[in-house]
Amino acid sequence: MASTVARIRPTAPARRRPVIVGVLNVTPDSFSDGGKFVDIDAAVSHAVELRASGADFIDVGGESTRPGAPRLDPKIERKRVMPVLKALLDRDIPVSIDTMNSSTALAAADAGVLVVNDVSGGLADPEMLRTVAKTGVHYIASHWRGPSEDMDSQAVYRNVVFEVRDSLKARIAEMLVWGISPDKIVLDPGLGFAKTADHNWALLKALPRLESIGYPLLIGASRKRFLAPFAADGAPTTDRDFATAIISALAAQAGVWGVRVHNVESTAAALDVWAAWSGGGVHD
Ligand code: PMM
Repeated sequence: MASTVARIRPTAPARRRPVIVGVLNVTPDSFSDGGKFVDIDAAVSHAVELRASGADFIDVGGESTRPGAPRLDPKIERKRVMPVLKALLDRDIPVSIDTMNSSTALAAADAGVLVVNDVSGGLADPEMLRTVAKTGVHYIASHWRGPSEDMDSQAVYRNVVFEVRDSLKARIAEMLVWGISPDKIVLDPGLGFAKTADHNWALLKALPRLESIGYPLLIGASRKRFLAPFAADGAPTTDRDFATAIISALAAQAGVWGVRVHNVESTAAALDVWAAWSGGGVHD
């Protein structure tokens, strides 16, 4: 007698797995990995590890944006990032440049970098949007209210979701005026940038509303302060990777385009589970 119990076998995932952006901060002072990858060999071998763990590309940053961080001279930023970017490009490792400075974006684009990740969404440097348009690179633009030095005092909203959404829409209008191609734009709500923990959670819950703007979304929750309550008191920021990976899976379910994380291995595992879940099985 034929079994009436459906057999279930795994299938290819029905939905695209979000892009995983691996973080490589070549700074002495970033809040989570500051000082670890200032040496070029250490930076390159970490990037190779991140790729092997499943990162689609590596986001190289030379200026810390941790709360309270002062702005950095773009020349010092370029001194830190350019040798690393070139070494990674020489090894065919896809990279983005995490910068608020048009001069650094231009130098990176000239070296072959195809993605500029600007946490200020073009607000920190009046030349940024023109530079992005001219070079034709992809552009990740975050919601931003001002430099990290005093961003905590800017974390005041009547309705954080509406205000972030409206601000991102205004940034898009400006990007389009400068001639940036709409298919090159990715938006980011800028978790932790002039946002309290409650603001971050409100934005995560409202991801579908931000997606309704009509552009791909990237989120950068990795190891941020609002995840501290999910680790032991005083634990190192690496202990926030578990919460980060769960957020990656939930963000995938909410339809984001990408997640920016320090620990690629745990996020890739979480996204594999999400992919199996979202693909379901075939009943026969
Ligand atoms: N956060 C940081 C740096 N760059 N880029 C994007 N697009 N989104 C973010 O949330 C973001 C970013 C700060 O974190 P880090 O110092 O650990 O890199």
